[in-house]
Amino acid sequence: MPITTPAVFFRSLLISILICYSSFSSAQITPKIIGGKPSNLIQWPWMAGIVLKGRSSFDGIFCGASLIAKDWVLTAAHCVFDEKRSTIEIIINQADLDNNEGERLSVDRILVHPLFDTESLLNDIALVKLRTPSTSTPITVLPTYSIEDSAGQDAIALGWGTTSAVEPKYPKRLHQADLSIISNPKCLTALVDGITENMLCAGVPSAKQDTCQGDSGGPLIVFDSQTQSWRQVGITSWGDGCARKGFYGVYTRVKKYASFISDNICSANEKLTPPSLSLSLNKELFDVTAHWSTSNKASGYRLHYAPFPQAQPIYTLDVSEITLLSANSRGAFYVAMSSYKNNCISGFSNIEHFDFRQ
Ligand code: 4AZ
Repeated sequence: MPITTPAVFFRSLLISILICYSSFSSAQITPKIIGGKPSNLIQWPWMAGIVLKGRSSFDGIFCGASLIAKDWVLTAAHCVFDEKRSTIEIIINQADLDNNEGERLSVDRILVHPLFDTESLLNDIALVKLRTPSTSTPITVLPTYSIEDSAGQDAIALGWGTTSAVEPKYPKRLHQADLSIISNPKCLTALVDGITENMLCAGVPSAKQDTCQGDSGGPLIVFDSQTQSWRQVGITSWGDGCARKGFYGVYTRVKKYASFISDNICSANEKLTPPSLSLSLNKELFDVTAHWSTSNKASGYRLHYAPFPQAQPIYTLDVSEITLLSANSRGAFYVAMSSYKNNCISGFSNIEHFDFRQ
């Protein structure tokens, strides 16, 4: 029987990662949506919207989206599964829908997740390829170790959706809602059913702020103090009404789709080669040290581990740019690494394992 559970083993591991960094002060956020407020658009250059071709931005907008590469935007599958590339256009960095600042670009391809389900809204994620690259700055979707997408984390949802839960009232300016990420068990007790690990919930206890009709497809973002950058952790997906006390908004958990995104948006020369991993074991002290080779292009690494010999479930941890990690364990685990840069990730390195069970 393994004595060390994955949680215990990697608690010591996390501590060793965390001491590698000094902390930064958290961002000053002055940021609607329901109960939100108009947003400063200059701050969100990657904010995008899906509009019907031939209509003004204000009349034609029906979903949010986000620029995740020069020529790709991310949105909800339920926004575009019924659309053709010739019927929609993408607006980017356009704070005020009345004003033609920012860009309006044509669509080359709509790629809906192959396992999207219109009933359960499972895998509510789609990629839209632009016909010409955007000049704006994309957002990164991979969370770093210091934020991930865990309960309690402050998050902001952005959108041009209705600002009233009782009547459709659409704003001209982008709005933002200041929310918190809610744990899935807590969300489940509120929403009864339908939440999976591939979804995340966000809201505020007062329910005064929430996303609503028209916000779908838009990003839920968190501020990463380590890199001083915003990261997209969710895609506005669904909810039981809007701003109802005791209920929460449901978002696609973007990090679960890192490979779907990378495999589709990254060109052959943006794809990273997997790192090469070696483990050194000290059986007397139950110490395991993992060391992996650097790849010039990588900006960081992800550690993947799973109980040995079952190999399920697989846990993933961002370890940022370090290339050496030690842990103390009396368990047995498989370990593998992957490398990443921006929104492109490599496949797994060689898979190693150790067995310190007695
Ligand atoms: C919608 O219909 C919608 N309160 C989006 C988000 C939420 C509810 C509905 C969450 O686009």
